[in-house]
Amino acid sequence: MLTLYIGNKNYSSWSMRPWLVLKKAQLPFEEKLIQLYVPASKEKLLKLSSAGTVPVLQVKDEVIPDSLAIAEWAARCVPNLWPQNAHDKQRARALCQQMQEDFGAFRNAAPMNLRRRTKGKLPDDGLQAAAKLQTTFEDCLARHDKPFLFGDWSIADAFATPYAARFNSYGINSSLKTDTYISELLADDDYLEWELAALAEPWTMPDVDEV
Ligand SMILES: N[C@@H](CCC(=O)N[C@@H](CS)C(=O)NCC(=O)O)C(=O)O
Repeated sequence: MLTLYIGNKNYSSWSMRPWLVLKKAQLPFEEKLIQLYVPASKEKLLKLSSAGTVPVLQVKDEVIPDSLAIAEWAARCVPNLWPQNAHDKQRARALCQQMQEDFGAFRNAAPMNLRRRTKGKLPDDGLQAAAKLQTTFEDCLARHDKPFLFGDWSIADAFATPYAARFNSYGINSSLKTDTYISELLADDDYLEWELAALAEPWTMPDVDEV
């Protein structure tokens, strides 16, 4: 039995990634939501794992924190979550790591907020990081004629989905190729199931809602 601990669906971009991966892997799991950034949340998170963050996957007695570690675990159970070609697999892994560590200025300037629709100008460093990410997407997409970063859907696309939602929420201009890719990610049935639940959440975060 698998339990995936996640944060608020409207705001928790890290939680969305492994949730999408487990859905695509068709691994049945129970989801438990911990409301983030309220007085009791840190204590609950630290009880789950020393990382003190979500997502966390519980597999029997073992807990796996970190979105990429959970995705790697799923890929060991189910084939085809990484590209089949060894070179592409290596590139996809590196890109996921980059999407975790890089583009911080974009994440800070445009926190994931699925309810949000605005065209207010982002700070320059946020826009530069968004442009760099767009170039990275285009470089992947230019290598084939299929809809996803490495052709067929892979973990890299799960990692890209919260960024796609940011482009959408903050009305960031993007090229036709990136736009088509973003539309593909945001029309995905699993993403739409997550989004529907996010839109129904009662919680707000004024700091993020007014950025
Ligand atoms: N690198 C981690 C980041 C996890 C993370 O920062 N999660 C946020 C939610 S999106 C969190 O739990 N924040 C709560 C806190 O830091 O108290 C991952 O990829 O899972």
